[in-house]
Amino acid sequence: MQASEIYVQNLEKHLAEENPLLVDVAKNFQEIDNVGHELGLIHPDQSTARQIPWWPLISILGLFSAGKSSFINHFLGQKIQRTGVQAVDDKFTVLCYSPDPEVKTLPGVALDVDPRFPFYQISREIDEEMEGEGKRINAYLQLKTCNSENLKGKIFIDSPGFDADAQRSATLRITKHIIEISDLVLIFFDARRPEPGAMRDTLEYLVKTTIDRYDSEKFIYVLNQIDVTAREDSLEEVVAAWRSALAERGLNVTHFYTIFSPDVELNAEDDYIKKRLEARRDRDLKEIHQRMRHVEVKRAYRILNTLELTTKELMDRSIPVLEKALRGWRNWTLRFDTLLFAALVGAGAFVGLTTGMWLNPMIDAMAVAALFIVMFIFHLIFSSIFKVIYRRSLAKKQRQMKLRFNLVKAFDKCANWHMFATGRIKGWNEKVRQQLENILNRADILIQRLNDEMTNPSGEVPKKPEEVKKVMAEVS
Ligand SMILES: Nc1nc2c(ncn2[C@@H]2O[C@H](COP(=O)(O)OP(=O)(O)OP(=O)(O)O)[C@@H](O)[C@H]2O)c(=O)[nH]1
Ligand SMILES: [Mg+2]
Repeated sequence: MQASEIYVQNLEKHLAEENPLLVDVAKNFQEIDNVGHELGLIHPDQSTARQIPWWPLISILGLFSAGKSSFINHFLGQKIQRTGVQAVDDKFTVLCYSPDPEVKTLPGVALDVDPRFPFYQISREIDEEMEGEGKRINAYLQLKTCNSENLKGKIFIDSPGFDADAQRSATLRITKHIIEISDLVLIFFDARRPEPGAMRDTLEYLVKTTIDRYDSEKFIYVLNQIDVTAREDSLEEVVAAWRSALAERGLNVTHFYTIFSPDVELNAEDDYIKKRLEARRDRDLKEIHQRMRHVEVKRAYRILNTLELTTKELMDRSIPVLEKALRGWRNWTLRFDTLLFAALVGAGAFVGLTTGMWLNPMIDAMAVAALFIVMFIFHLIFSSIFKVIYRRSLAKKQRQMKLRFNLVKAFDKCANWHMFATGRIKGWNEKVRQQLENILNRADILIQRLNDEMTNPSGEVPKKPEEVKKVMAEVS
């Protein structure tokens, strides 16, 4: 069994426990893999399913000591992450569910080598950013298991506060990666520091990466520790200060969630202020938790979207470009073969007729045999020359079009006698095209139905995951 098949099987096993509905979606990726493997567009060990994070991923980013870890601990109902006044976390912690009550901590390398986790081969990305730093993966990442019910079917990422400049580039690279793959990103600010000066360049970077994104609704901006505004009743000013500081950097935050840790005792002389802050905290905390729970629906949406994009990339972009190159190679080789054949036959006939040798059957037979041998050798030469030319242009096209499928490898595999004789790629026919079309139709219907379920004219809370599951089960 190929490595890619083992991967999808493991994935299906994992999904069967976590969200059975997605098992069918994983099967669609396997169908794409089969086509890709057959054509040489995907390495036999690779799978398109590997390129996407399958878990609903929630990440918590923000300033140091903003209360990120305290927030996670509260949500999980366990003191799993250390907290403290000084910068506590110096690495990213991936938290995932385990039925084992004992918390296990594994080093970053465990995440780097396991394709089931969202940091698979992240050391390579770190190396790209800072050469040699990928080896120090354990300094950047760790994995913790926790048996909180609230963590079931999700992965949380707690991050180090944005102030430690020492490992800046690698940290930023990981942050960017996390933002890309997360379904929900909570960005924490700290109400104790209303001064925009607290926003160092690293946070500025974070803000910049969240501007003008197609998926901007996945960001939640949280102003934490609002209990400290109680004494001076300065919540509105603090919110306004943050809003304008962020707006100065081009980020318009229309809504700040304002919370403080339920584990903190609020000291306010004025009972009215206390009640107001608590009510606000409870309302916002409830909404944040609700969005965290609904992230599962978002994940289904994201995966279906990727399924559609991957199928389209294969069918509408990669295969047509490959087909065109193969036809070009075949046609030019054929043209040169024909020209040479005509020239050799013409020359042979001329010599035979002018010398009268054509009357000798022995010489005729030898001439025909020589013709075929010369033709064969020159055919191989022409074919190789045009292969080199079309390989190069394919490699360039692949870069220009940013295609993830390996067109050059596919060209090497498909530029064979079958293609030359029939003008068709072996393994690509109407039946296979229809198979991909079916995947596209299935993904399309599911996405539309999900859209209907999730788009709510009132802009209120999306439907419950169970309802969406029902719809998806109906369609698949
Ligand atoms: N007053 C108040 N203190 C809080 C609140 N949330 C957390 N804290 C305290 O703030 C300090 C920092 O909290 P952490 O949860 O460690 O903050 P963090 O964002 O994880 O910090 P780093 O990991 O260092 O980036 C701790 O002493 C917490 O007890 C809050 O809502 N109000
Ligand atoms: Mg922390």
